[in-house]
Amino acid sequence: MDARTLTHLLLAKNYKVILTFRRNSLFEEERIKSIFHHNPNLYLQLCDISCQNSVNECIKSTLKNHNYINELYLLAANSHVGDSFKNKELAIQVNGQSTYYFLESLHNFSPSTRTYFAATSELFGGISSGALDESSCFHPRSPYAIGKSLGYNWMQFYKDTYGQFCSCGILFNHSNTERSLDFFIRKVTNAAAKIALGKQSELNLGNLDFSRDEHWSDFGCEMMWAMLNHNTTPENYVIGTGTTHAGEEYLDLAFGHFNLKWRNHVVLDKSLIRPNEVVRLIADSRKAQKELGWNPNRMSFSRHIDLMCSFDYQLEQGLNPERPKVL
Ligand code: F7E
Repeated sequence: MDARTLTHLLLAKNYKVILTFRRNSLFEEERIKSIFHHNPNLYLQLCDISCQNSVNECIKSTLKNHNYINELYLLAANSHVGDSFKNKELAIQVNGQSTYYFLESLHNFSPSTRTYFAATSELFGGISSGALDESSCFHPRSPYAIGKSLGYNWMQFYKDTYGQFCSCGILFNHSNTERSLDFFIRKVTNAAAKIALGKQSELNLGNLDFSRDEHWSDFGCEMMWAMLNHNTTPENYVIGTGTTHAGEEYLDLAFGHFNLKWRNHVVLDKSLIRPNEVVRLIADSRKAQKELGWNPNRMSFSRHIDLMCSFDYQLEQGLNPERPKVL
């Protein structure tokens, strides 16, 4: 989701964008290029981020073909927190150790490249009831978050030791219509649309006793770019709205959009409950507001859910909705 959203943003800024892909991923070159209207500034580059040799080859061939790499955005991850409990070691490899492969390769071949790492509010583990900022303690509760904490530490290491430009965005939950259907918010908006259309009657969910600070992904991706372009020295930034929404509020708004009552449709599925859960997250993004111009109130949560519901309703009608243009 973030790679797609950021690619739209960078192509609009006339960047040359090189997307990496794995040999064994279900990657359809034509489909990806068509998403970006066959923009001539979009290139695809083979890379297995879990292999140092492959990362080296990717960096070297990108330098050979395009002469320089100004900015590198490390967004590739196994981003489903629940799934990471079933693939613990993979989560460490892909979400954490891959960061080392890229930073070491840049250290050797392109030390002036500015690097962004997608850190996450999952690092905090939700143990504090107050708002979390850049200095709050980490308490990872999932293999996903343990992997991300490793990646975060590699970023600190290359910044402190070799002076590389390494900036971490500690983004709280974020979503748009490009969110995949296995994440709570999209699962809910898509199911509510299907139920409204009579295509489905029940929705299986796990734990609802959580609350999240959720922003529209396009706005968060703008901050990723700002982190690499605003400062002369690299910094880490928390990005979130400073408000938090309970699981039931997501359901009220999404089902309410279609005049439905979620309690008539939601079924508790114990297999979806995680072995460990982050209960409550809320951001203190004052540093990003002050230094990057982050606006935490750009879109209300109800509009956020409405946009996703309208998109899913059209999608489930067999139409081809455009991604919402938001200001
Ligand atoms: O879960 C609960 C689940 O998977 C949200 C990722 O982008 O944000 C995201 O992580 C909550 C959790 O997102 C279902 O237990 C209940 O409490 O949508 P989620 P997440 O775990 O907050 C952070 C910032 C990231 O970095 C991650 O990459 O919803 N929940 N029932 C469920 N969650 C899912 N996925 N599916 C359910 O059926």
